Amino acid sequence: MIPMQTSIPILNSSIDFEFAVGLLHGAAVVDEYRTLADLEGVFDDEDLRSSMDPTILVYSVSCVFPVKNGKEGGLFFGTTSIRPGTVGDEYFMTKGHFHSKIDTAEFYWGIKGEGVLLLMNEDRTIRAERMVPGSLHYIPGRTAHRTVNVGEEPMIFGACWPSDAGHNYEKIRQEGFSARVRRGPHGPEVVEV
Ligand code: M6P
Ligand code: ZN
Repeated sequence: MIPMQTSIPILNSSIDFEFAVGLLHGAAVVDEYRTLADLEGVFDDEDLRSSMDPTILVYSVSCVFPVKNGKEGGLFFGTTSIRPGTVGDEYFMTKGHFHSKIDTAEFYWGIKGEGVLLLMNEDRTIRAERMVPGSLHYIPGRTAHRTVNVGEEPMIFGACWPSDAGHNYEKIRQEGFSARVRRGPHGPEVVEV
């Protein structure tokens, strides 16, 4: 099959996006990697996380920033791949964040694998949406978002967010999410805490 590919000319260099697999290629693509060492305090069992191999890759993010970070009116675009795995019975997941400019929204969409998107309001009310290839998720402003891989293969999703949104990790670092996603006897469970 011929892969569907789109070329986005930006920053005087071109970016190729392979829709089907979520891969971004090009000189302007910025890749970031989060290993277990980068995720202190994220999982419920911090003692277990800190005893595990710190080099284990939990997720990677490939991004395109066509305008300067913080500029109003632009859009950023990225794909995230969360590896399969758990810390105890808690599935690998992203750190999760509110936006610094708290009213800004974001779109996520599922590309590969099986995931759960946790969405938490400022009053800590939580809801979960199932992420599968082709699922589309609107994250309203004032809503923290975290993605969890509940499958046995990498879970890949796309994201598009305003260039002035910013990431507020601090509130989540201090207060966490009000639910965790765990491997239960009959499959993934969203457990309120
Ligand atoms: C998505 C977007 C990015 C985010 C990434 C990983 O691709 O929301 O802005 O950085 O997921 O999530 P986090 O930053 O919470 O680790
Ligand atoms: Zn976001």
